[in-house]
Formats: sequence, structure tokens, C-alpha cells
Amino acid sequence: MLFYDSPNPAPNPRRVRIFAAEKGIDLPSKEVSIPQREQKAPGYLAKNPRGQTPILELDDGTVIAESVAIMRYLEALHPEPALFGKAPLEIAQVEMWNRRVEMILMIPLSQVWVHTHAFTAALPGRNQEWGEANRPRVEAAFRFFDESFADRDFLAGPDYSVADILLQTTADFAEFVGCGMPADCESLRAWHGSVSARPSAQA
Ligand SMILES: N[C@@H](CCC(=O)N[C@@H](CS)C(=O)NCC(=O)O)C(=O)O
Repeated sequence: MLFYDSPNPAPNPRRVRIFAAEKGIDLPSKEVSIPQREQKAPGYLAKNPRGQTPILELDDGTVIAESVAIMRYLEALHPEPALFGKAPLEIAQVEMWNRRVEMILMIPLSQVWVHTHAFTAALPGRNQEWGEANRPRVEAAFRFFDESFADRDFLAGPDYSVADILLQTTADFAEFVGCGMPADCESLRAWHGSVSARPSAQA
């Protein structure tokens, strides 16, 4: 298999790198440069018509796109340590928090990124006002996650899971975009310090 990867600050490929590191999976990879628009080249679009990274290409040419789908595939191949939960309730809670990270935090963050950041200035249809309107939504989302750490060490429960990977990579990308975790979100920041200290955070 071949993992089509993009370096930091791209948060979605990093999810998979951290996930693989946590499981001890060695993923052969090929870099796709987003600044050079390699994700929109015809050869890459033939693999992923969405023109985005990451993708995982299997030895028979099958392509899996979407970082969560790639991680689910890797979890099925390498069940231990379980990062999507094991018991029915754990599985549901990991899914619940994954969806909350993607819908409550990633959506407004992506709007700030696409509509206000200097690196995306060439994209068509930019609307600075709309981008700025999403900044407080990012902050509100961080405050929501901050409160969620009041009674546990990890996002979806007592154990580290893929939900932590989604929040960690999104929080680090938010910092890059210029709307990172508020200074007074102490529980969130303590959690971030603990996941950042894991060796997988270097991925
Ligand atoms: N939902 C997708 C999102 C993929 C995505 O947005 N990838 C970004 C890199 S983090 C990308 O390729 N951006 C370049 C573009 O959209 O042209 C996933 O989870 O894999």
C-alpha cells in the first residue's frame, strides 16, 4: 500500500500519520505538495476526484480517501491498540466526539482558513467577512471541548482514541491559522500538553 501524504500544517494527513504511529504501523508514503497544487494534477485526480490528501492506495490499485475511512481500514487490519473503541458504548462515544470535532470545530476553522488566511488568498470566491464571522465560532467550539475535559483525561472517555487525534491535529492547525485554543481554556490546554507529549505527536 502507498499513503499519499502532505506535510504539516495539513491536518488531515497528519491524523493518519499519528494514528499509524500509535499502532506501530509503517506506512510507505509519497508526498503530495499542496502549495504546488499536486493534489489537483490529473494523475492524482484520477485517484481522488476530490483533489485532496490523504489517500491510501492498496496494492491492487483500490483507493481509500477520507482520513477517517483510512484510519478505520487500518484499525480493521491492526485492531490493537483499539483507537475507535471496543465495547459498543465506547465505539459510539468515539464516533460522537469525532463528529463533534469535525462539525463544531473543523467547519468554522476551515472557513477562517479559506476566507481569511494569506496562504489561501488565490482561491476563488473568498469572502473575508464570512471568514471573520467564523472566528468566534472556532473560539466557542474550543470552549465546548474545554468543558468536556472537566471529568476525564481523554476526549471520548478514560482511554486515548482517534477522537483525541482529530482534536489534536485540528487544534494545532487552528494555531497555524491564527485562531488557536483560548489562553484560559486550562483543561483543554492540559489535555493538549499530554497528547503532544506522546511520541506520535511528532508525526
Ligand atoms: N474530509 C477529508 C478532508 C481532506 C482535506 O481537506 N485535505 C486537505 C489537506 S489537510 C487538502 O487536500 N487541501 C487541498 C485542497 O483542498 O485543494 C479527509 O478527512 O481526508
